[in-house]
Amino acid sequence: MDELKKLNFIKNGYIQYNSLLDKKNCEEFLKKIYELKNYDKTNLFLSEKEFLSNPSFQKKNPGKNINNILLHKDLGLDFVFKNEKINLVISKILGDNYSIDLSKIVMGVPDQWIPKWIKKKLSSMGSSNNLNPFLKEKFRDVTCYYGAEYHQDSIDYSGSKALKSKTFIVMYIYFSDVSETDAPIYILPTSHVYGAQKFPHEIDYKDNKIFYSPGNKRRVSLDEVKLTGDAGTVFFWHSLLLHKTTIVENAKPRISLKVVLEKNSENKGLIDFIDEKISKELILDNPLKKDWRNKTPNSIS
Ligand SMILES: O=C(O)CCC(=O)C(=O)O
Ligand SMILES: [Fe+2]
Repeated sequence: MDELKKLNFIKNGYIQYNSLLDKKNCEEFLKKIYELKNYDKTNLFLSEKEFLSNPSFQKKNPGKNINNILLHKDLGLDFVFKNEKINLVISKILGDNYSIDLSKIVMGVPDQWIPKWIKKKLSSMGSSNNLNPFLKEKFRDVTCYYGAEYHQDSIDYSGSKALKSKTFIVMYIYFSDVSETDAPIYILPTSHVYGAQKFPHEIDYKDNKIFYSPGNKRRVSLDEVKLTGDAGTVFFWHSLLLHKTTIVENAKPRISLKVVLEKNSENKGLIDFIDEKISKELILDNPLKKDWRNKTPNSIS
């Protein structure tokens, strides 16, 4: 990583490596996933009746050692986890000693696959865009989204779930080409410097500009960047960087890998330079606003 890239990473809270991975490896990986799961419009969801017979929103997402498609031994992800370039970047960011808290597959589900009753249910619930409670059990080993509102990934780590390191880095990899209509991730560069803030975030759009009011105190104008990219593009972002997605307009799901990486050693890494610039809290005991505590079970994870 050259000096300029380092400085931009520290300033913006994210870094992008275009086509870092081989496209063929990505295609092969996706093929294996489809062989295992055969995702399609007709087989993914519970019927409304099935859902209503036992509506439940807890523990529907992949965990580290449970209910996680990556626990299948032969998926061949060495091209990611043993990739020298990737490991070098991670050790620059986190120092030599780091660990993976969670790695999981994330799937943006095409708009046209989602039954009307689920869309209705989601909009009545406020801001949850996590589809897992509505999936047949065998498909809950990946996290399925119908868009995701602006959030900080630290939302999944609070109270007893907080990591020792307080902040962490997410590595996010596109396995297929992600164009405007595949629900690219949107980010607000530099938004992490305002620290951990409660969800949902005060964000509004005016005259083609985007404004963020952290803690409802000040109002700052930020840029919004759409992260389109080819298969094999790798992103790293800080746990406090605000990001969201929209819905997949194309006919195919957008399948990505999300890895939560935690720093373990005292050695200084780039994450320390980022953290030093954050004057507010790095983690909250409860990341949800009062009115939302009941409304958003499992909002993101
Ligand atoms: O892939 C997406 O659409 C959203 C992913 C995300 O923000 C997350 O998993 O935290
Ligand atoms: Fe996220």
